[in-house]
Amino acid sequence: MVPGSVGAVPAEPAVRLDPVRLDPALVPALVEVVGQPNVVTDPEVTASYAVDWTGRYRGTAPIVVRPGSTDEVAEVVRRCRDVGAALVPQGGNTGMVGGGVPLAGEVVVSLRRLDAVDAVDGRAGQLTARAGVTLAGVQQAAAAAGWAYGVDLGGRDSATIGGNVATNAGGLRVLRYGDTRAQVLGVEAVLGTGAVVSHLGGLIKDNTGYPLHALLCGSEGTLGVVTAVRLRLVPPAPARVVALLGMRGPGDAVAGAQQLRRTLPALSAAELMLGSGVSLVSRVLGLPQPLAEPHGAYLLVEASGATDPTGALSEAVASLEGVRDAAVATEPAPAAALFRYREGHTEAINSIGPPHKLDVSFPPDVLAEMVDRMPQVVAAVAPGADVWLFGHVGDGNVHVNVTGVDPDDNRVDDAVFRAVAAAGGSISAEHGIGTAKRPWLGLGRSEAELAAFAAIKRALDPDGILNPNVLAVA
Ligand code: FAD
Ligand code: 2HG
Ligand code: ZN
Repeated sequence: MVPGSVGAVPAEPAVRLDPVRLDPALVPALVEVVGQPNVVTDPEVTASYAVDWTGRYRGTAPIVVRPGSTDEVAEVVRRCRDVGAALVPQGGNTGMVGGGVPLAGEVVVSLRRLDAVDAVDGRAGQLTARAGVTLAGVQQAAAAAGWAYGVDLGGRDSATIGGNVATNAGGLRVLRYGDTRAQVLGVEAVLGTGAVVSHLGGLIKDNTGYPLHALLCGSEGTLGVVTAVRLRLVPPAPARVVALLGMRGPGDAVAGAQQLRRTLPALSAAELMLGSGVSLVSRVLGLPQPLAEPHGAYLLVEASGATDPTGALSEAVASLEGVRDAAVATEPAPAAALFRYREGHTEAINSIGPPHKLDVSFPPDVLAEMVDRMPQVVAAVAPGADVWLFGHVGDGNVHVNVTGVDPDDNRVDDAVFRAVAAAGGSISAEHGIGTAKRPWLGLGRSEAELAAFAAIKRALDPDGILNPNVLAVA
């Protein structure tokens, strides 16, 4: 398959899955490993593990197993392999692409019991966290040691660090600190063979062969079950200012973000919202309109550092085109209130019904044009649908959400992904491929790349038991 060569995509579920048949001997085998209370088969309890955060992806979870250590994870994988049972690793279940739920009745391996932060190394500026620690837990542990963690995202209280690594999560501060992969110095994981690979020493310079940690970042549970992570921390940036800019239109917001990346060295976030999205968030979450008048587009900007960046931000914003109004916050509570309009998008959109979430990115030169074009691309195949555009515009990352379309009707996904690929963009900026985007992977990856993916998959998971329906390159 070559980029752009995916065939016609039917208006049907993107992927049809054959239900997994589980060997009756598996439950007692798992009980032997983790104990009775940690093998859950009661459908009322397992139901919440079988549906994703958006409600678009639903499966069944006949068995949820909750190991409490790396050794137990390894033994669970081996027992599953013995009977050919497929498994889905699950952390906080906040993923957006149907990758963490058992759509075909796979065994769910929940990592949430691995919730310890091991000693923080204040001198090195590093910590080791077990996979089930939430992102907020990592941030708090870093702060308690006088450091900060470079990744932040709206799902911080539920998303786990293991899930962040598995999806290579991006979030709000990628333009300052990079994505999750950029924070990870080492990983411990259980491969599909049951073998444990562990490299948690935290050496900053360590060119000893293949960087398995980098490969596992973004592997979406298909190559290994991540059990622990060694993370680099960043110096705290206690002086912070947040500005919400009401812009003439999306083109000015995009151009503004691009200009600020060059003119404001303290820039730590640049987020795009449109007037329709801000109105929806205000209505659903019961917030006032953020500025005196509504605007077609908004640019939410954060600058931070060791010293107060307010002056530098004001100066840089003053030279932007198309700024119609602004609200500025220098204290944590009002700053968080401004961010609420941006972070509230996911929740507000979900209140309408399960959205199609199309997380895409574009090269800088076509970004503004493609933001403008997206509603037309959607309208061409789904005239009655609503399109919600927002995202990490400083990274060229736009979240195209579409509501009013049946969850199983993939024409919108198909039209958007093809337009994105034709513009030189990515069909997955930060959420991953999961099961949702499987049919379109060839839009962005060559035949040779997909063959290399398949070879890696066979090497690390020879029986294909780890998340077989995610990516599915073998
Ligand atoms: P899950 O949803 O449980 O799983 C996600 C994938 O990782 C699945 O394929 C699963 O099999 C695999 N997996 C999970 N744990 C492991 C493990 N230990 N080992 C191997 N594989 C594993 N994402 C962003 O990138 N940027 C954002 O800004 C952002 N904002 C969000 C805001 C909200 C309100 C919500 C609900 C979600 C947001 N997300 C964002 C998506 C989501 O939070 C991330 O994808 C997150 O990294 C998923 O972590 P999780 O623990 O919930 O993983
Ligand atoms: C965000 O940036 C998340 O808020 C979620 O990545 C995006 O809801 C979405 O589509
Ligand atoms: Zn995002």
